[in-house]
Amino acid sequence: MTFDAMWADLQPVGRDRRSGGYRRFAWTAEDGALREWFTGEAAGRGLDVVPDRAGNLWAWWGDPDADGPGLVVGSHLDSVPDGGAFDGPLGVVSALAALDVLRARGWTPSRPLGIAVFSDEEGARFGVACAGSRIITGALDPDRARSLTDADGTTVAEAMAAAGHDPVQVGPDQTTLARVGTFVELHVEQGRALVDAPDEAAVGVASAIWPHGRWRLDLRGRADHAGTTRLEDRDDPMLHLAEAITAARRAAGEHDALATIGKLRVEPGGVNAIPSRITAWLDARGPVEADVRAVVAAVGAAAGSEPVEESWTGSTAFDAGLRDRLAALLAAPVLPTGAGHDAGILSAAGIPAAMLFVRNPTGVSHSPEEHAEPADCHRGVEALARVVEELG
Ligand code: HGY
Ligand code: MN
Ligand code: MN
Ligand code: MN
Repeated sequence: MTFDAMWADLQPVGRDRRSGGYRRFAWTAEDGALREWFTGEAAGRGLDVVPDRAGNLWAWWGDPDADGPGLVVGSHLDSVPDGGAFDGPLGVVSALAALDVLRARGWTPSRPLGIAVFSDEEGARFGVACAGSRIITGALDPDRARSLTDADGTTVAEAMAAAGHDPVQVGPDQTTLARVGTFVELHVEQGRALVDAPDEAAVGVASAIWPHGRWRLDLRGRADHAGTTRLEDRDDPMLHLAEAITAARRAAGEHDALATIGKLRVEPGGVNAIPSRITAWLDARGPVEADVRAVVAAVGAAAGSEPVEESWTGSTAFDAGLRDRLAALLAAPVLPTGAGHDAGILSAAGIPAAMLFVRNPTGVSHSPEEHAEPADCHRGVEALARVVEELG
């Protein structure tokens, strides 16, 4: 199984020796090393690697312009801060390994077969998740995409250019999308449905992605001395943040939703200075859009500040025919997910898409604790190979 050798290749890239987690942010040196790795692996298999207008990579076996549209499998290689090893890379390595399995059996595709690596799926550096797939489908405005900034004020345009990708061409890419007849993304499960299920299935099929979004809270106060400012004279934005955090947890429970405030920027950030300004980011999701919106409204009311929507993905149901066909083929359970994926963005853009989930015994993701057993990774490759054989 070529999976193991490729998996070993990737482990050191962007790995934090202390935590064992990964920092593989879009358009950084780590991202460049991963892109180079993928391009080498694809070229080594005789696949033509073509970047699109957003810097997503597409490796083709066959010519989708002449004989397409084709079947595409793949995922992403970037991570969240201190992320796990599997979220993204498992789908890319499994796609390459599935190709190897099929070629070893003498299989050849009846239509072009592509392997895709999407740019900036996590939005960890510039704030918008699935940026690469949103750009080419028109779900993210090109000017907004180029002007997104990271914590240092570097824009996407500057970071892309520094990485050798021309930001001027960023925008919807109908030529690329027309080549994709069907997209299937294999991904580590981000949850415990498979490990807790009695039937011991190592692979599941996705039914839908919950509506979810990201909002920014701008909380203003007045900087002053921590040791000389009377309590009654303070205008401390930390109090608004505290209200927002407790409101998020309370409202999520009331509305059968999930809400997280996991990223803050406190200015000026001195131990002995009352903050002048706090920026907080809210991630809210749930099975029902109205409930998610109610949580966001409750957080804004508690914070005394209108949350600014930075990204929104409506409820995404995967192609039901494809879903049921793959669930039957693999005798796999069908699972909903609260995690966003590029497959969801392509599905929302009208491309028939499906997802396979590989069992995660910890159920944990976006953390170094994320895991999939080697045997289950191999089962995922086999399942993906069967799907490619069925659809390819
Ligand atoms: O946030 C998400 O759901 C995905 O991991 N980008
Ligand atoms: Mn993720
Ligand atoms: Mn992912
Ligand atoms: Mn994803």
